[in-house]
Amino acid sequence: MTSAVWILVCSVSVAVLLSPAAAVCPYNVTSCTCTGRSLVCRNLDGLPTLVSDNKDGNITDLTFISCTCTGRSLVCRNLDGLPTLVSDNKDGNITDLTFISGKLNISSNSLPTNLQNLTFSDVSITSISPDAFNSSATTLKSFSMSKVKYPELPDALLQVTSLTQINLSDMNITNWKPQILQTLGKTLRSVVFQNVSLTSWPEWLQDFTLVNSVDLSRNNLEAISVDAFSKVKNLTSLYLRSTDFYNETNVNIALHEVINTLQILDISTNGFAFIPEVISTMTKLAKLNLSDNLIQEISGNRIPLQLRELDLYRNINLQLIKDNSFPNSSSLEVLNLGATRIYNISYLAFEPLEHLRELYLNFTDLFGIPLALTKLNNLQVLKMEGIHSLVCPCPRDDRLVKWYQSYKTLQLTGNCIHDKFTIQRYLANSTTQSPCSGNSRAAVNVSFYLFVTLLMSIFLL
Ligand SMILES: *[C@@H]1O[C@H](CO)[C@@H](O)[C@H](O)[C@H]1NC(C)=O
Ligand SMILES: *[C@@H]1O[C@H](CO)[C@@H](O)[C@H](O)[C@H]1NC(C)=O
Ligand SMILES: *[C@@H]1O[C@H](CO)[C@@H](O)[C@H](O)[C@H]1NC(C)=O
Ligand SMILES: *[C@@H]1O[C@H](CO)[C@@H](O)[C@H](O)[C@H]1NC(C)=O
Ligand SMILES: *[C@@H]1O[C@H](CO)[C@@H](O)[C@H](O)[C@H]1NC(C)=O
Ligand SMILES: *[C@@H]1O[C@H](CO)[C@@H](O)[C@H](O)[C@H]1NC(C)=O
Ligand SMILES: *[C@@H]1O[C@H](CO)[C@@H](O)[C@H](O)[C@H]1NC(C)=O
Ligand SMILES: *[C@@H]1O[C@H](CO)[C@@H](O)[C@H](O)[C@H]1NC(C)=O
Ligand SMILES: *[C@@H]1O[C@H](CO)[C@@H](O)[C@H](O)[C@H]1NC(C)=O
Ligand SMILES: *[C@@H]1O[C@H](CO)[C@@H](O)[C@H](O)[C@H]1NC(C)=O
Ligand SMILES: *[C@@H]1O[C@H](CO)[C@@H](O)[C@H](O)[C@H]1NC(C)=O
Ligand SMILES: CC(=O)N[C@H]1CO[C@H](CO)[C@@H](O)[C@@H]1O
Repeated sequence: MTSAVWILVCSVSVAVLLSPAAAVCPYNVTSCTCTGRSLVCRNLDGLPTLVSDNKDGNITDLTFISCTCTGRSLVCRNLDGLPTLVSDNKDGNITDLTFISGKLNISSNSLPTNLQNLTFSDVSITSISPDAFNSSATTLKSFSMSKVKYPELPDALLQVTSLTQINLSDMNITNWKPQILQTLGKTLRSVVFQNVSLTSWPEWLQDFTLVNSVDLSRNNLEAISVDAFSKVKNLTSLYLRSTDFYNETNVNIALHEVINTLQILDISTNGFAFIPEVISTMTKLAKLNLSDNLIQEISGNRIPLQLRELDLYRNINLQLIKDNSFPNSSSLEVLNLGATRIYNISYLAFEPLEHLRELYLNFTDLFGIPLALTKLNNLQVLKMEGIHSLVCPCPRDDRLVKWYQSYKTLQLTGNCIHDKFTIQRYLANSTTQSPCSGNSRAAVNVSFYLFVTLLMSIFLL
């Protein structure tokens, strides 16, 4: 089939499928063209009808260019230049503008006026005029760039007077201009600089005195400046995932300034061997993410009483949960111990966790259903999937059976060893369901369980 037919089909489709250009949209973006082996479609809201299966490969490149208005938001994909404005958006009908893919050169007066949120994702930008954001200078609240090839903070941000959120991620920023940072620091509340080629802690951040939330994840920082937050008034969230941190002393000193404000702390995917001591002094901390570290031990005196969520996922040096692992009258509601090497949980370890709703023990090295569970009375979710050493002996321990049966609704998932049957079935009420009743062949007997226990103890001691 020839290109001509594609053109015809495209044109028809455009005519039929074009969303009735919402009165509010200030752009005119329509058309679909074939040039050489490339088919470019604009503003389709469905695929054109297939009139050839393209067996001979005459069309090799297919690109959809589209701008969609929904409510106050305009999303443009694959543009190879800014479309012509048909309205300057004076009444602010479009507040959110997003560009996804494509190639842009942003000159002055090319964007609609009065924007609040501006986002560039996966776009290649040849230039941004220093006046480009003038027409939204007082309205722009949030600015994002992700996977954009642009080596610096745009000068155009110097004209913006009330930006509260900035989100730059997956960019190679080599030029951090002090003048722009100073301007931004006066108004920003939320800062995301993820994977932007920072190679040490950015000293300029201490002048962002109003920030509530800072995310510097995925940069090779290694350490925090000791006075990083000395001027910051109200830091509530700090994300430092995958930043090559390992020095607890450094963290203890630097985070001392925020112990009375911090609510969320994420220091996952780093090299900590112990929970940094400063954490125990944080009076508002509610969520702590320590997953993917090298934590060897949890001790109750490092866990603040009011902490609600603790994530220790994939700390492969963690083997034991002891009686003193959690503080008395702990507020923990969600605890993730998945993918650790935990093989034993002491009987009284969970006694302080009267508020625990969700417990993740999946992919651990437990070799029995821990009796410690019988101390938990408010669970809603218990995950024990993928535990390849989990034996379910017969007869069952009455305490476990009683405990499980006291629950009306508990989402319990996981299987006994060799995936013979589910833990739910093992602990079930009905005598016909439980593999431990009658002459079930599936059950693993007590002597085998004891044998495994013995082996594990010898092996681990
Ligand atoms: C913009 O929105 C205002 C109020 O929401 C409305 O009165 C006006 O007609 C809209 N303008 C256009 C061009 O649709
Ligand atoms: C939008 O573009 C199409 C095709 O290029 C044209 O026919 C139409 O008049 C334009 N509409 C406006 C409002 O400019
Ligand atoms: C702008 O983005 C923020 C978060 O990115 C969102 O909460 C807000 O609703 C957006 N503003 C508008 C007007 O849609
Ligand atoms: C961007 O567009 C402006 C105005 O249209 C032009 O003067 C400038 O040369 C362009 N820059 C690039 C890098 O293409
Ligand atoms: C943009 O704003 C700056 C500062 O107010 C001003 O100096 C400049 O002339 C403006 N540019 C345009 C094109 O309006
Ligand atoms: C920042 O941008 C990234 C990539 O677009 C997105 O996944 C993330 O949710 C954004 N974060 C905030 C706080 O807006
Ligand atoms: C970032 O850009 C600099 C200078 O252009 C270059 O030397 C460096 O390799 C780049 N880094 C990455 C991660 O692309
Ligand atoms: C600190 O910021 C939070 C928002 O993150 C806000 O709810 C709280 O009121 C602020 N506290 C003070 C003392 O300003
Ligand atoms: C850890 O940080 C402290 C305080 O910043 C510093 O004195 C010490 O030398 C650091 N230790 C290592 C091994 O880097
Ligand atoms: C275990 O459960 C947690 C919580 O749902 C989940 O994040 C994690 O991916 C699971 N672990 C594995 C190895 O599937
Ligand atoms: C098990 O049986 C007891 C009484 O026989 C009942 O109260 C309880 O709800 C049952 N539990 C389940 C999980 O069926
Ligand atoms: C239908 C049609 O135009 N087919 C052409 C596809 O491309 C090959 C090679 O370029 C031509 O030989 C066919 O005529």
